[in-house]
Amino acid sequence: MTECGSLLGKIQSPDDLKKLSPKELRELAGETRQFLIDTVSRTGGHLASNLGVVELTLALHYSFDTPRDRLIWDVGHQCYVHKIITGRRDEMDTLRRYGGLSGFPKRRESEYDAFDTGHSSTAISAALGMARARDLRGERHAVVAVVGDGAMTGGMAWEALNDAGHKQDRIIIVLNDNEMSITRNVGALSSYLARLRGNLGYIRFKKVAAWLLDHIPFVGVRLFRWAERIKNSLKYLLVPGMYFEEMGFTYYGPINGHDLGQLVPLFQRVRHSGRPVLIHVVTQKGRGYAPAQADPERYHSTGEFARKPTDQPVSGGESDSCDMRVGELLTKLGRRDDRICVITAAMAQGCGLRPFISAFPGRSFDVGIAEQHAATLAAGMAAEGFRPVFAVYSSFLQRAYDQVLDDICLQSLPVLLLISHSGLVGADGETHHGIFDHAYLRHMPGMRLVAPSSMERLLAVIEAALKADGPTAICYPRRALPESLGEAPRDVFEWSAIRTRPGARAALLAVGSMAPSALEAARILHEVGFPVDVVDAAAIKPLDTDMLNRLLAEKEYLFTLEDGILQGGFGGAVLEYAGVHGGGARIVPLGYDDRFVGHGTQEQLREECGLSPAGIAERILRAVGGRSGR
Ligand SMILES: Cc1ncc(C[n+]2csc(CCOP(=O)(O)OP(=O)(O)O)c2C)c(N)n1
Repeated sequence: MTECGSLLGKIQSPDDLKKLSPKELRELAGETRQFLIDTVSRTGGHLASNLGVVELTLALHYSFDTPRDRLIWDVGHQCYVHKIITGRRDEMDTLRRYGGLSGFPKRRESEYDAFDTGHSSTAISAALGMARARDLRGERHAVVAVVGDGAMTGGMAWEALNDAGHKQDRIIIVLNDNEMSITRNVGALSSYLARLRGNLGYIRFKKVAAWLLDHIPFVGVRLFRWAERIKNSLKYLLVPGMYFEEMGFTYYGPINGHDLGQLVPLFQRVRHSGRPVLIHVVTQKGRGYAPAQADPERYHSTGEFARKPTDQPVSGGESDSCDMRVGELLTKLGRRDDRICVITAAMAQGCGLRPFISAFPGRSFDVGIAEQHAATLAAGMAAEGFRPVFAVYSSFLQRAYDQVLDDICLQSLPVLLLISHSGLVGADGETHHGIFDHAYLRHMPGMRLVAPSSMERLLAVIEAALKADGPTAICYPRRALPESLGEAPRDVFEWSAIRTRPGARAALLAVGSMAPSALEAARILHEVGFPVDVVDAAAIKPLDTDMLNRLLAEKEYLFTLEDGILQGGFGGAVLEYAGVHGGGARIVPLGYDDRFVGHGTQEQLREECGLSPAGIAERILRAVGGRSGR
């Protein structure tokens, strides 16, 4: 178990915080930071964001009456300090591990976790829902949403602000401004916040000036109107947070988010505010750990690392990941075709886009955490003859369903969706697994949907898709794919048999990253006397019906295997086809069955879901009634 300091050792719940003097609270912040660094160096996780919110989290729990007052963390990756002081300190070594604490807030884990988060920009909506529920019940507690400046680039946050400001709901928003999303934050709002942060002395001057303007006496109607006009236009310049004020919020800030002496009195003051309040808190990502302070992007999400400032963290990503190879290819293709543009929703590094962005900054667009906007932006560019590529993690594209359907597919626009982190991701768990993409894309008319099984095929499909008409979505995993898996088909959108065995009564149709597991399962089955053929069924839509018809006629069993949810997935497509077109084979789909999958290593999770190679072999044998043919 990670050692903790003497003050932290006494904190079993936020009530214990309230017994501390201001000096002790400051000391506790130091101990918590050390504990955090020690823990994350062993478990991996979102270190930099958590180091930035140590004082903020202590001040919130000190000033509010949690869990009665609701505290909602946007994205939720910055909830480690919150977990440490809400009774989970001794379990922190299990963070993000199989069966251990989640790296995100989970209602089932603690009553202090008011709302499950994981995807960005949801906290204000959730807080508003809770505030309205409170008011309907006639209760009085506070509801607080902590939202990063990165998360504020997501449209949903503004939908909620718009609603709350108009209805004047009693909620408190803490805008945690560290100038960073995963990379440096982007957009006009980010520039606005920078201006607000600007110079504290200047802001004090502005407050005085604003007060004076509010008290300009008027002499006669004309002068009054003139003063009003001047006052209003000057107010925009002079009143800090005017933008938020105009939206109906009382704005406080900017506040030094590491100064408990500023945070605590302000939180205590606004706790009973009858209006919507926005507190703009300025923090430093990675604070207190020199390597993370110097390179917060690298320590946004890290693997385990040795606790020496000179040591580099083990990166969360793989050294030869699909993303890296995809980025290299896009850069090469971008040189040949200047219609190729790349769009990212704040995931440039994760999606391997850095080389393209460096080579073609004018054709690269980071739109912030705005997947919906990114999809329609791509549609607009495609409508004008460009070849936009939107590279995005599978689970984050979920929120752009309508934009992909109505803006891209409906107009048959040649947008290429490069869908990274498809399938299980591992330690980030439920909210981050990309197991729904086959299901949410397959039924879109005109969408070509492919999940290649090897690097060679992935790169070939991307190249082909950039020449094809209409939209294409290509799914690939977080990890590397095998370099090559046998001879590639002539047409990249066709299936190919990657292993055939004489006398095989069954075929295993594997999609994308499941091909190696299929091959291993086939080896196990061969050893027990039940040979199966393995087919690389990369094309999920359209299906390779020539091969499927042959297989349906020739085999007794077809097993489909995907790193995705069964309902609406590839197996469902094969079943639907066979249901209409017939064929003798019995079809058994293998994938995740109508459930959310938790966190752990990919291997542990596959094992749990019966999708390890041995599990696949066992399920196949069970389906054929243990008949091995021997
Ligand atoms: C919809 C969605 N897209 C992308 C992400 C990936 N993501 C996780 S944290 C993060 C940056 C968040 O920045 P901010 O809200 O400022 O928090 P900070 O880490 O700076 O504290 C991003 C882009 C996500 N969680 N959800």
